[in-house]
Amino acid sequence: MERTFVMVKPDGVKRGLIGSIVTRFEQKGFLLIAMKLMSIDRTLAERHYGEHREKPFFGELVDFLTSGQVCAMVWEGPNAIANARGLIGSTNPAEASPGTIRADFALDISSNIVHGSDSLESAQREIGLFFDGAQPPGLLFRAASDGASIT
Ligand code: IDP
Repeated sequence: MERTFVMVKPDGVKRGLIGSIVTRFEQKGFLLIAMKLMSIDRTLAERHYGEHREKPFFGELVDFLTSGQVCAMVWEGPNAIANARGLIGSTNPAEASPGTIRADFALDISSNIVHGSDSLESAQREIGLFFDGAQPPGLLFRAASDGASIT
């Protein structure tokens, strides 16, 4: 059993796609562990996408991520990281397979609706960044049957 970090980006929130995206994860069989609607400041956006710091699109990416609210989530399931990436589809919506979230809801690589962790290390790091154990208003926790914390 694995947990992964998924985030509806500002374009997805503005377009009212949180429900559609949550539905796909639920229909696939994932268990929703935590969820919160929040704004991201530049420091958090830069830390989240730190691996892209040297890329030419980094500034634009941080501008985009801080341009509106996001919906941060933790989902659990077998091979959750790879399975979530499968539901989300390729980075460039133009290359994503039909039936994936990015293929069905997005047109442009810089506004591709949703993020999903790409490795176990990233998932643990990102869950820690966005859900640090504090419980700010709006944070929903599913009671863990094993008493485990979400990180
Ligand atoms: P991923 O989101 O599919 O894991 P990454 O390569 O980690 O893809 O890129 C992170 C995000 O950066 C992408 O989701 C996309 O929004 C943005 N991005 C990636 N490549 C480009 C690009 O060439 N131009 C503009 N934005 C990009």
